[in-house]
Amino acid sequence: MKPIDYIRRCIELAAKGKGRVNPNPLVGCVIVHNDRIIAEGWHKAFGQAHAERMAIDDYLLKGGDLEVLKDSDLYVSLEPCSHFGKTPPCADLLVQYQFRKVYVALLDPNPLVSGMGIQRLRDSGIEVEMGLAVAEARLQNRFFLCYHEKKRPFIVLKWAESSDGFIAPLSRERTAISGLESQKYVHALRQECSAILVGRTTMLGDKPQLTDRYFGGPQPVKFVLTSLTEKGPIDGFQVVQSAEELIEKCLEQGLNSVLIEGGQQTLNHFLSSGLVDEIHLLRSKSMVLTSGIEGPKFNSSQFEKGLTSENDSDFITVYRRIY
Ligand code: AOF
Ligand code: ZN
Repeated sequence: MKPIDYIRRCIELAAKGKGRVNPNPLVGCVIVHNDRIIAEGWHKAFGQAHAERMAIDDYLLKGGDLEVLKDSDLYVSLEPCSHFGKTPPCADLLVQYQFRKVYVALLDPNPLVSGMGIQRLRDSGIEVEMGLAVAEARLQNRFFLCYHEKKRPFIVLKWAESSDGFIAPLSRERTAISGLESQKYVHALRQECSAILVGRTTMLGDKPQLTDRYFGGPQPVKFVLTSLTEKGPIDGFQVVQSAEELIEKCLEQGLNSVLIEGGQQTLNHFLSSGLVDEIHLLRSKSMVLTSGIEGPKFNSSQFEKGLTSENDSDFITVYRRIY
């Protein structure tokens, strides 16, 4: 296998931490000796051991010989950290075990690390190669990167439309538009995001639980957007009056991603704020409403079409903001 293939394996491992590591990044690591993976690890949950530690522990638990590590390369999807956080610096660990060479996908934008991890490895004589599979690694860690690079949470919009483009009947009555498989898809999104927001009308009308009921892990923090001057919280929802206030609160609370679930006014408020990073549009294959509240319109030249998929009842399209 080539170095990029080992980094891709790191990215695959990192994905196992989805929904459990926020606000930390998703990180995976493999140790390679004589062109063979001899150990693997990933960051499993916030506050727990980092990917590099997990891979080394995997090797040690299997009774691995320490001398072999000196002749091994370590691959990791994010720069090894250089700070004492909840765990000691990973860079020191790699120096301690004297790896031959370290391959890294991305620099860590966290100001506590940001280049210092790589520097520490190089200072101790370990060769470092950077920048493998960068696009894939950046996509996987888009929440974490956005938070540190743009100093705001990553904003995801999601809505479901009938086959004729309505998100609700005119009565605004709660109506199931998408099918069961799509519900699972939405729960996975909820699990991945640190926070979730709905408009006041949706909160009072639909009484949505906004929880992930399929995948487990920490539940998202809940926000409601309202134009009224209510002092929160209402029913466990923190109150915000604008996109800007939401961002402020997310920064205060270390929330790196928000899923905006509707209704129409709320979705439009975010679309016109220019802060939307990603849209997940679920469109029913057969459900017809004939009239109702129209799905939001967005400027498609600002977005590129990403993944498209379908299940029994719906088409799902992901649009990503072009910067
Ligand atoms: C790594 N490997 O697997 C991860 C890293 O509070 P802590 O100690 O968990 O530190 C969190 C920070 O460490 C996080 O913001 C990011 O900069 C880095 N995460 N680094 O070497 C890992 N998860
Ligand atoms: Zn670390």
